[in-house]
Amino acid sequence: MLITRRTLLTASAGGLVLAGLGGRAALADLAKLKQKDSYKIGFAQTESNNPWRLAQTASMKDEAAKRGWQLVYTDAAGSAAKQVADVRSMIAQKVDVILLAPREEKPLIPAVMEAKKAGIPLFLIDRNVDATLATAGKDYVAFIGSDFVKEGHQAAEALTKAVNGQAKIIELQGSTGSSPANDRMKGFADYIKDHPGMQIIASQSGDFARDKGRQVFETLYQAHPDATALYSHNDEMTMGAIAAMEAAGKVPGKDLIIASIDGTKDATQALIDGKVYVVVECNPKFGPKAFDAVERYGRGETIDTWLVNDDRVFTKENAAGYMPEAY
Ligand code: GYE
Repeated sequence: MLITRRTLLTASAGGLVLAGLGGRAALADLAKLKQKDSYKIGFAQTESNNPWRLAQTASMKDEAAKRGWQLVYTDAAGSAAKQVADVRSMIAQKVDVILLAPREEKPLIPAVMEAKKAGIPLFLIDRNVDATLATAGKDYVAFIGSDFVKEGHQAAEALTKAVNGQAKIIELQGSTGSSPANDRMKGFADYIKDHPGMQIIASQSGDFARDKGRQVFETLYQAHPDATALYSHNDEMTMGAIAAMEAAGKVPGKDLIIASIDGTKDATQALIDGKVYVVVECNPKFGPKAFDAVERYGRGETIDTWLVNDDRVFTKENAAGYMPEAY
């Protein structure tokens, strides 16, 4: 027998014990959005401890204000558990749409599924969730963000050129379990495996944070004083590592060649000053793109399951031109 939602409803109306099945059938559908002039949007931010996050939040708030849409903003302060609770409170407040920047790939899955069950369309912005546990276009509308594997690849490519294929690399990873950390690690590793002179001699998480990056780099560098390069998953950790290098009497850009990701003001200045060799861009200004996707979804348009941000590559040559946009 072909089980459709109608047969389930008929069957349960007929008194058969099918508890839960109707719910499961309804869960097969992606939540729809009614077209409105103005939406109540939930934006669940991860943390606010770095310029990238602040630029992202400002972009979301500016876009909401520009359109006259209501923004329900939460900050999980670095806790995936709090972020799940934040999304639950948005569901309880019956927001029209949820924009979620999931701190880690796995712990935010319940939040995605609960929004779906509540019939609230959810977009992932900036970070992704585990693709084996939730599917874009089915469980949530779309992922809007960068190609982190490509960013890692581009960082590796530029660094390999800069050091003529010979380096002992310390890697500072982003937050453990987050999609940018996982994918930036992968993209870099994939590229250097064809370059045997490029060796990662130590790799540890600095949690995408400046002071953590400084502390972790200091420890790793003490254990590996033969390091000649740093690959850091974000600019904040890079700035922390630079402070540690300088405290150790080393010259960033000479004693250690640095590849970083994001495009903050501080890192852009460090490019200009010759301390950092390359910064692969990761654009935090999601407001216009995310709100536009919501609007189009409300109009009934099909949204691509991945709206990819195009990232540039910055070196000393083009850093000054980019500086006015840096944050
Ligand atoms: O690189 C970092 C931030 O999720 C892509 O998270 C983002 C990363 C970004 O805290 O600076």
